[in-house]
Amino acid sequence: MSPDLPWWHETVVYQVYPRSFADTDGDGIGDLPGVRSRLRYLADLGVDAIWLSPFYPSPLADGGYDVSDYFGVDPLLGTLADFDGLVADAAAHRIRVIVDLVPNHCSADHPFFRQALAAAPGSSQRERFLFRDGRGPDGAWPPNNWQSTFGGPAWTRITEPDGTPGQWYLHLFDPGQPDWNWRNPEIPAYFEKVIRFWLDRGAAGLRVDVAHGLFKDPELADTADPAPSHARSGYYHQPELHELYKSWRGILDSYPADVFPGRRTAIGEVWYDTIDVLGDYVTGDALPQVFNFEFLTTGWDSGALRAAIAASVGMTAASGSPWVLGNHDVPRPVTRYGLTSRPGAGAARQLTPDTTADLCAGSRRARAAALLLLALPGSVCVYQGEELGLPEVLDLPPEVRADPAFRRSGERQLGRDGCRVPLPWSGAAPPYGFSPAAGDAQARTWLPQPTDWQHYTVESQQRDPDSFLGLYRAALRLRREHPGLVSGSMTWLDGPPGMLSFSREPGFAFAANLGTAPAPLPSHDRVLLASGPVEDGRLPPDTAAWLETRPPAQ
Ligand code: TEU
Repeated sequence: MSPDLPWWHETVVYQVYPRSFADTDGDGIGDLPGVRSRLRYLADLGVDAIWLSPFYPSPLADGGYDVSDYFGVDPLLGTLADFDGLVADAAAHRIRVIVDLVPNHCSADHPFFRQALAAAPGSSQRERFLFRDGRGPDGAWPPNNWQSTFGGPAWTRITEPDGTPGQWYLHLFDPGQPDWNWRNPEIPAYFEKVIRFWLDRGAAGLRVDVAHGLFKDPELADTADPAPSHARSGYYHQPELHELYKSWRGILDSYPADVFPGRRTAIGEVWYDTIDVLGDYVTGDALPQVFNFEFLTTGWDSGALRAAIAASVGMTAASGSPWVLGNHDVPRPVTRYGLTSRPGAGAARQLTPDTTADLCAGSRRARAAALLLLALPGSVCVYQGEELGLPEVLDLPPEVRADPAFRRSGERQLGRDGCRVPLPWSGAAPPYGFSPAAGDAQARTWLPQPTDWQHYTVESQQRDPDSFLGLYRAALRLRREHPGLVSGSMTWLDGPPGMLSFSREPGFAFAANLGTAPAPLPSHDRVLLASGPVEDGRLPPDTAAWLETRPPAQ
């Protein structure tokens, strides 16, 4: 990598969902000391930074993305001192810590929202949120036709302090997540304090939740399509975002290099209908990075993947934006790529209760997809458990499911709990080392782990170079070492139908066979790494290989 580029180019960010990573106090819920205790594992894996999904105090209406105190740590997950200790220990392992900023909405338990409920319509307390009178007789209908992402109207009616039916407030997500009024100057000022608070504590950057949200159409007018797609609309991609992100960039850039050289970053979670929208967010002076979600919206199809990569690699490489194969919001890649109950393998965002998957095919493809993603220019974000090849847990009992999408969809969508099951670390039975052994009593994890996960544990995989973990470790090591992967720009190579191949000079080529028959590898000197067996220079279906294309320099 060029020494002039910021550090976040070509890095590997590992997403930690703290409640499901590692539990040190035996309550079945992961915690910050748990993350701290597993830094060695992350360093051995070869990650450069961790992004912590929210660890703030929260009543958990949406898995922690409903924040009731932006300046604290949920007591179930630890303390501010634990956070500070984690940052310091991570630095000792050369790992940066990125925190999750949730600026579109807070929790209905946030003191400001409680104050708003207790205050009168039109008061300054209500002006921090989006309260409106209802329409229709006695204001009994929502103020507009917007729908919440999790199902149902995006508005909830409150009872006024005097007991009468009152105003409505906007929530693009769960009713427990009231949207802030970003057109009120108090709100940007408040978030500036939040941002500085975490940067002052040594955070290397921010992951910005729903970065395409925040500002709403000032008229709050009905939209033609009330269901929140990710297109530009009354609630997404409003023009005021650019000025706001410029001001945040100013804050980030004002921080001196301390433990690590280089500036602080922010990675926007921007959902989009067409990828070109992302360019507006990362131009020069706005957000440093955005997630590239093309792998979440494109199926296992060589033509579609090539087109998606070609359309986004320029923006991605220029900004060092991370490619994403999975996160806490989407079904695990192994399951997505193996879906048998519906077509479009690889692109499913939501699963239904009748979902079935072929995990053998899914695993082969997820391994090949990982090698593809890790061979592209730009950064990569790996979601915890992806490196273990964990499948989505499809059969969680309804009563333990916590994602509001499950109940608000009338249980027609499974929701996102299946990719948030606590990690298996060691041993042959739950809790697989996630929680400390508690005598004979089996510690109960907040979401139950499958009883057949003994072969997915870190302990069992780290002995096996052919395991998922072995593949990720080898790939991350080569990514750091091979000159073609470190800085080479990419050139597509021609190949037989179904083959996806490109070179990165000097000396590297990638090939994946997405067809149904074995296909010849492009010309090469040596196979550096492969996602499955490669014989006689032929790549079997659903397999990818990293190739050395000339002898290493003497
Ligand atoms: O997700 C934002 C988002 O755009 C949603 O559409 C998301 O894809 C969701 O999974 C749909 O079911 C972010 C967070 O990543 C997510 O976990 C939160 O639920 C959401 O914001 C609200 O904070």
